[in-house]
Amino acid sequence: MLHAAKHLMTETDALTLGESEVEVSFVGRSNAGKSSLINALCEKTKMAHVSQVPGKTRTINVYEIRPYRWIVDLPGYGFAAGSRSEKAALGPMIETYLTSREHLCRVFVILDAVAGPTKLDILMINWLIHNAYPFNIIVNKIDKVGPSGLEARKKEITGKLALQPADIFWVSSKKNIEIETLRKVIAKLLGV
Ligand SMILES: Nc1nc2c(ncn2[C@@H]2O[C@H](COP(=O)(O)OP(=O)(O)OP(=O)(O)O)[C@@H](O)[C@H]2O)c(=O)[nH]1
Ligand SMILES: [Mg+2]
Repeated sequence: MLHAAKHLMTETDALTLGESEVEVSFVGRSNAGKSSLINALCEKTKMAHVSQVPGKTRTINVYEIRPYRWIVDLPGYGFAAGSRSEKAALGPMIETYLTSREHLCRVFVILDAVAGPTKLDILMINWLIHNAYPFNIIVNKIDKVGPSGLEARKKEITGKLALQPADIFWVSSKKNIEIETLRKVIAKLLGV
């Protein structure tokens, strides 16, 4: 399904990406685990670069599952050492990407199970709603919460987002929890 993924390109300007037939992208706070999740979904260990330190992905990275069918890893927000207005705009790179992709069929917003949703996550989600983007929320790192704390954490997160637990994917890229469910959803979206 997604294991045929390979790195296709790294860009800083979304306007140079060229056309895809269909693509999905991963956005979220720096360190939420976007790149780790892409690796887990594609059954790779080192395809997307991962770091203990926030701000690892500073570029737009395109992974091709089949020709013109892409998973796009974006830089995390909430870390950029730039100006306040740059942070408030969620970073020009991300914004240009989101507003320029004709065949972007789903945006996955990755939240950190312990830290999220942060103010910037909520800003991002509201922006997607306001601009009528199709999106899903993925809460990653649920292994950090542990089975006993998970129900409470689910309530807290869904409450803050005004959603139901079933509206959200609760996953761990590290422990491979619910990765297969998500893999199927993405494979279907990409038609692979
Ligand atoms: N415990 C746990 N740690 C995780 C999980 N997923 C990722 N991590 C760790 O979180 C850290 C950040 O992961 P990345 O995949 O680089 O995060 P990112 O969202 O791509 O970060 P940026 O590129 O800075 O935006 C790394 O140390 C990962 O090993 C998970 O499911 N559970
Ligand atoms: Mg990354």
